Amino acid sequence: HTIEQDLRHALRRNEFEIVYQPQYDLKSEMPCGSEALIRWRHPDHGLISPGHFIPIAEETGLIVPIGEWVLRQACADATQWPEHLTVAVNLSPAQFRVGDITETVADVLHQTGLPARRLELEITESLLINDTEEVLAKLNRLRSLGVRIAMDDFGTGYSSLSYLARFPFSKIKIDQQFVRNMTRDPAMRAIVKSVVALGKSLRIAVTAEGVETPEQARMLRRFGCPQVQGFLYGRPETAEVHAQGALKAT
Ligand code: G
Ligand code: G
Ligand code: MN
Ligand code: NA
Repeated sequence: HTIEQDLRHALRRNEFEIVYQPQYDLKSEMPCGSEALIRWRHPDHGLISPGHFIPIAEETGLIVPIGEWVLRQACADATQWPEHLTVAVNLSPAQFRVGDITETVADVLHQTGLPARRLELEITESLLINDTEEVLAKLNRLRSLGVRIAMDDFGTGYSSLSYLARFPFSKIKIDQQFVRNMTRDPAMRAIVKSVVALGKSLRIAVTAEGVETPEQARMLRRFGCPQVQGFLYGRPETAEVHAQGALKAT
C-alpha cells in the first residue's frame, strides 16, 4: 500500500483529527483564538504529520475533500468555545482552483452556526502568484461574508509587499524562522520589527509564530507585536484537551 492509496480511504475511515494551538494577545496574555492543524492517525504508521501527507493530498486533489472536512470540523468545534475566540483554518491553493471555496465556506458557516467573524482563513503567498484576478475575486467574496483572511508564513515564499495592498488581509503571520533567529540575528530582528510596524500602518493584526522562549516574548512585546503563537504559550492539543485546558484561561 502506498500513502496515496491509503489517503484515498482515510476520510471515510475517520482517520483524520484536528489539534488546536492557541494564539494569545501579547499585552493581556489572554487567548484570542486557535489554529486548526490536521493530523492523520494511520492504522499502521501511527500519527503522520501534515508535512508528510498534505503535499500528496495537493498533488492528487484529495486536499479538496480533506480541506472541506477540516473546515467543517473546526467550525463545529469552535461553536463550543467562548464567543470572542476565533478559529484559524489553513487553506491550500488547490482549494481555490477546484470548485467554489466561497460557496463551501458559506455553507459550512450556515450549517455549523459559527458567526463568520469567528473564522479566519490562512493562505500562503504561493496562492497569490497565479490566477490573481480570480483569487482576488474569491478573497473579496470571502471578506464580504465577514470571514477574516490571514497571510501565513509571511516572508518565506515569493513575498511581495504589493500583495498586502492588493489582497484583503486582516492579519499577517510572521514565519517561525524569523522569530527563532531574531534574538541573535540583527537582520531577522529588523525584519520582525518592520513587519510589526507594517501591520500597524496597514491597521491589520500581526501574529508572531513559533514563540518558544520568554526572551522572544519580551522582544516582541517591546516591538509592540499584538499577537503570539508558539510552544511557550501552548502546544497543539486535541479538541477535548484544548477546550478544557487552553481555553479555561478565559
Ligand atoms: O502542524 P504542523 O506544524 O505539523 O503543520 C505542518 C504544515 O501543515 C504547516 O505548514 C501547516 O500550515 C500545514 N497544515 C496543517 N493543517 C493543515 C490543513 O488543515 N490544511 C492545509 N492545507 N495545511 C495544513
Ligand atoms: O505553516 P503553519 O504556520 O500553518 O504551521 C504551523 C506549524 O508550526 C504547526 O505544525 C505547529 O505544530 C508548529 N509550531 C507551532 N508553534 C511552534 C513552536 O513554538 N515551535 C516550533 N518549532 N513549531 C511550532
Ligand atoms: Mn498556519
Ligand atoms: Na505559518
